[in-house]
Amino acid sequence: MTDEATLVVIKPDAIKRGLAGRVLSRLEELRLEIIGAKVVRVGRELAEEHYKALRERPFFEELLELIQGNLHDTRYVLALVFWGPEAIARVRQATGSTHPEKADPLSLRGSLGRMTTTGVMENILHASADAIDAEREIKLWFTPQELLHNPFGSQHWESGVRRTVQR
Ligand code: IDP
Ligand code: MG
Repeated sequence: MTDEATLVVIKPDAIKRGLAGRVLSRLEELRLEIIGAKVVRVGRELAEEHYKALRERPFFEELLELIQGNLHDTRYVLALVFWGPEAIARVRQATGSTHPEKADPLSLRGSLGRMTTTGVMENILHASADAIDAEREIKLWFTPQELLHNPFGSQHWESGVRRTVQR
């Protein structure tokens, strides 16, 4: 099995509801290593860059507001990099599919996520979908210095967060 790195972002809806610890406990059961972790105040530019593939979707504006914490009055997220065998697929499986009501009931989204009565999708966390996304996203959210080891060999990069987040 190949060792991989994957990005997890515990979203403002989970922070607000006090679910970050439960998310971490479930992910710890996968026996992956945490090679990076930090609190991030997400600005609009980071939000747009992170979700740029969804620019044309009707929910894009709401999604930008959600990840910035503007819908939950909780303007920070926890960003983590997990490392280990088949990390990307295993974290995705534990996460469950996008819509909380369609997700496997035992997954994080299926058990902890919800659609609010006002129609906001609270799906708890982001998890990288595949190797291309994982590399792009980790390089956007973290610098090599912030990780215990560099998952991408000797390559160096400048984190997008430093450029885009208003601290
Ligand atoms: P994923 O997070 O399961 O990979 P994507 O399709 O990449 O799902 O969408 C990214 C995020 O956009 C979702 O996690 C969710 O927060 C939001 N999103 C996706 N589809 C909808 C929708 O139909 N309505 C509202 N928000 C959505
Ligand atoms: Mg996705």
